[in-house]
Amino acid sequence: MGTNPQSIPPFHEKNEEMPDIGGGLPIIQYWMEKSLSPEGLKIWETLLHKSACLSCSWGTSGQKGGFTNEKGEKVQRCMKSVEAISSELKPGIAKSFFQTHSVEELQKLTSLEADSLGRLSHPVILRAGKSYYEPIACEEIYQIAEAAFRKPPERVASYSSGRSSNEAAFLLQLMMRALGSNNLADCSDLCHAPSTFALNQIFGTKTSIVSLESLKKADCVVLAGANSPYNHPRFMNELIKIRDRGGKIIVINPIMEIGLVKFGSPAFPLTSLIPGSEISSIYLQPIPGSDVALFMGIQKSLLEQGFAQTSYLQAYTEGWEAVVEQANSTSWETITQICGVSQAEIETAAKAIGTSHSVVFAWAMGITQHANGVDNVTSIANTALISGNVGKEGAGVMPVRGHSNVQGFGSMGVSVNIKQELQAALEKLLEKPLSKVQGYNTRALIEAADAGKIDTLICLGGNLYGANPDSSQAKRALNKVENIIYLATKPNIGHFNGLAHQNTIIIPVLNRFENPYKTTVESGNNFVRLNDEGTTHLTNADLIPEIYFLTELAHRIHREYPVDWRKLQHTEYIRQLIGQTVPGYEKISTIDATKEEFTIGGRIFTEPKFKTDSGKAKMSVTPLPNLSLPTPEELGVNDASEGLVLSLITARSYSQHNTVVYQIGDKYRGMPHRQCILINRIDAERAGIKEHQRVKVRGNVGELADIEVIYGAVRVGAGLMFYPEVNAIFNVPIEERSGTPAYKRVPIYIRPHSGGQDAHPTRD
Ligand SMILES: Nc1nc2c(c(=O)[nH]1)N[C@H]1C(S)=C(S)[C@@H](COP(=O)(O)OP(=O)(O)OC[C@H]3O[C@@H](n4cnc5c(=O)[nH]c(N)nc54)[C@H](O)[C@@H]3O)O[C@H]1N2
Ligand SMILES: Nc1nc2c(c(=O)[nH]1)N[C@H]1C(S)=C(S)[C@@H](COP(=O)(O)OP(=O)(O)OC[C@H]3O[C@@H](n4cnc5c(=O)[nH]c(N)nc54)[C@H](O)[C@@H]3O)O[C@H]1N2
Ligand code: SF4
Ligand SMILES: [Mo]
Repeated sequence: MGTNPQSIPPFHEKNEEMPDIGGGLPIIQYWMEKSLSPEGLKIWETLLHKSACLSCSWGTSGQKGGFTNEKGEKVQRCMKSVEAISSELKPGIAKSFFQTHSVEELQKLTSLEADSLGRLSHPVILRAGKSYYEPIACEEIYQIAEAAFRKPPERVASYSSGRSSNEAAFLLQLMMRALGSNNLADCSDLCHAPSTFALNQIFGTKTSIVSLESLKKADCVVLAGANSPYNHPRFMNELIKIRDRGGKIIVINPIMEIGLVKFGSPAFPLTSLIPGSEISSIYLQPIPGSDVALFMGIQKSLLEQGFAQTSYLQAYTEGWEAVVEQANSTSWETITQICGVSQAEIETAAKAIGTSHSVVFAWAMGITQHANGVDNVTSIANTALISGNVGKEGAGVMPVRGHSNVQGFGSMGVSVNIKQELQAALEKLLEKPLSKVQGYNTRALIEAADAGKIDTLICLGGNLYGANPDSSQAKRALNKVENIIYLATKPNIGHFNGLAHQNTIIIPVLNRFENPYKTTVESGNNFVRLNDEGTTHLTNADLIPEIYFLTELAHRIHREYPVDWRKLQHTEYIRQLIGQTVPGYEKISTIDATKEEFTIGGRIFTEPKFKTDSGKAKMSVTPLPNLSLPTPEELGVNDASEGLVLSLITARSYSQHNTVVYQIGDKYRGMPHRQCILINRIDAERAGIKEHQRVKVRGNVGELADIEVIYGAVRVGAGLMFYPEVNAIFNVPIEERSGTPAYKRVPIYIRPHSGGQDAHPTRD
């Protein structure tokens, strides 16, 4: 294995296409265009409908209309929200479409093209040996599904994404657990599972311990590995307010994301929108995957500068001595060499934390999607504890979550790691112990399918194929599953590439603002929202509400065990079951009458008393990461005379929601289309590559050609490309305790088109 090159500044060089601020007038322009478009009126009707925003986990009120937050403040909806809504308002796909377009043709569609087909409007099936999806009647779907679910429970699995409701999630897991299957894979396995694992171990809770109200009292936020201007835009307003109050924002990110430097927010039209508001007070750019070392450096400096809260550690934590000892005894040389950030910069950040009154530590995928994601989160929590910033107003640890209801799925028990209290409640309901067989998380599910161990798969939303690394493996694995049932609102590349061996069924469903019943969702800030009934614009369509499908299927499999499933078509009964079984969710039992949206009990900690056996936070040491990269030969390159190995961050562009692409360009990074790689000029020059030159990018299982090089404010040694396209070329290690893939540190070899010969041909 080669060693990681010591990086050299500058990392802040902008390319010419990048604007000077994130956000700003393009957002207003987008709003104007959408408002004036033919679907403008419907977009506004939807924005005003009493349902929570579809897009991210920050969330908006259901009952008070979409323009209020949990504090009752009037807020704006960001353009991401409009992007998601307008995609759902597309016309339905004509019934004849799938009969005139073969699967082979559909497999050639890009993610943007697949989404642009419109809304799924009729159930279709692809039968073994056939080349076309064909219409299928409901009754046949139930017959195939019922037979498929009668397989041995360990050969039946589900995958879900976090857009559906709590009610659908609860039904899904109850149906699966009643069968005796724990195979409840979920997109959170690819996302915040390391946060869930680490927070549970340290604090005995699995979610953010900071409420929006508490965040508003912070005078410092440490924001690590999160590109919030793209993915949680309204969080930016809170950051702006903190800066306006004289507070500090410390950003930790190998890429200088322009919106984290300066962001023009429409929420402050006079002061922010055009000039932009300063966001980062301090911007640290570590080597990707090195956050443990960086946070250990901050801990060390807190100790050296006398900011460590020893009496707090003694009173409220366990295991702190070893953590302090590790920080003290690890040399500055080791720390700075691993993370590539200087001692002086780390000391400045530590001083900012140490001199602040209340610090919130927030993070997202740049922290979790690493082979040591759990250690990353643990090192953040350790830093928060050493500085005495957990269990008081305005402070704490805050994973910034993904999908708008991904956290609700976890609360409802859609997880391979179920909470003890919930397990006990479910066992009481089912009148039997839950199966002891460990369920498959998302990566384990793909491996199990690839090994021929899965017969039946139901996917409640999402894009299992597109979200996984190594697209060829995902395709091959899914093709070994006998029957796959997709419930989805929109078509995606997974529906055309993730095909089963016997039958692949796509069931079009209604989305959150169209359901004929009420539903609830949970935000990343632990707030439960109630969504009203709605209607759909799709006429002449044959859509099946998620709850109707799940209750009917469960009824056919289980009859009346352990509940009268058909009665649960009235979702208030599901809410009553949730209220009786899910810890902290008691208030949901009466929400239909009270309409009172609520913060989940026992989640927000404003006192340093935690939910561990001892009531103390359980700190533990975090091993330093080994960040060596493979040699070109190990990546299958024979002649490495031109080109170089980089560590690739695979992430979202400005205009995409996970595997769904809305627009091809990413203007804030100056990347005009999706076949681009963002790298530092210094790296490009080392490899003899000019800006805008086309290169080949090789991962360990494939290669993409014709990739345009864009110079950007990326750390030397690192690069950035967009998923899901890039998932074709790599397989990466998973974080062992959580199963999350190391999507943010993908070894690649990049070379000009002419350069180098391959040791062996790649699969692509
Ligand atoms: N509009 C929109 N909103 C979304 C989504 C979407 O796709 N579109 N997706 C939703 C979902 S499911 C999720 S999980 C979230 C994702 O939200 P984010 O986590 O913000 O999304 P990513 O695009 O993965 O960006 C990760 C950031 O981490 C940085 N990073 C990479 N490696 C490292 C590292 O080693 N250390 C540090 N400190 N930083 C690093 C990257 O440079 C990048 O800025 O957003 C949710 N909201
Ligand atoms: N390389 C790389 N890979 C990654 C990541 C990365 O950063 N890099 N990030 C990972 C992360 S954090 C995540 S969360 C996953 C995302 O993985 P998924 O959640 O599996 O994927 P999405 O693209 O969000 O799924 C979108 C589809 O959901 C369906 N859908 C939308 N709304 C509804 C609804 O109301 N009901 C139903 N039934 N279906 C609906 C639509 O059909 C839409 O096409 O990807 C992961 N993969
Ligand atoms: S920040 Fe998230 S929840 Fe709020 S409007 Fe934007 S996408 Fe919706
Ligand atoms: Mo996610």
